[in-house]
Amino acid sequence: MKALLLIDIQNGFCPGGNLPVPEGDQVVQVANRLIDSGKYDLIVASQDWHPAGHGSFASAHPGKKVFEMGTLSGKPQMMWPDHCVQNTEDARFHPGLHLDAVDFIQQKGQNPAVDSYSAFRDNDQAALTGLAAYLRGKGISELDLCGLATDYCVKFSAIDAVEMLPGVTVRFIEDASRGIDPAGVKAAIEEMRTRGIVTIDSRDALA
Ligand code: VGL
Ligand code: ZN
Repeated sequence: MKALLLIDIQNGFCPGGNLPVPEGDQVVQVANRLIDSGKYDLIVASQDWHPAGHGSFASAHPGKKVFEMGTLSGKPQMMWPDHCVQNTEDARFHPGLHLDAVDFIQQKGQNPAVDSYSAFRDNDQAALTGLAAYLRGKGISELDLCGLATDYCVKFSAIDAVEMLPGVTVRFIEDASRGIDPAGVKAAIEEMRTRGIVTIDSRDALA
């Protein structure tokens, strides 16, 4: 049983969005090829889904600027621009993404007091989203993941997948992903590698 996990391919992370990832929209056509390939038994998409005024937003911290570090519930927290607010255009999936073929959507980031990069659990690892139980219930043995952003939500989701889905082979599809910071992307790929996550190309996934 093979699953594809598409991370946060939303308007907010594409050019024109509130937290644009360089070339973020370019993952859409690659993701669609994967979706349409027939290679996957199950396709899941995660959706960053913040309430207005979420604690990861710089705007919720008087005097803080975007992209500097602050604190949230006593822990270091990157101060993000307001992004992916529930029921806004910014939070919608990229309109070109073949959503009809997606079996399950996992929303995350609803708790204003903690950020949630991973599709599996909040950053403090206290609250689970339920995605690990869902995938376990489906009996998956292989999980390929890709999307936005490599150095944040993709990386943390991949690491949690390895930890929370023992026995499942986890692969990161590089050309179906983009990151916020080039150095961060390099470090993320290296960190994933040390955790047993193999980096592949969509060509390998489609082969
Ligand atoms: C993300 C920062 C804040 C992501 C989400 O999808 O990588 N990054 N929220
Ligand atoms: Zn977010």
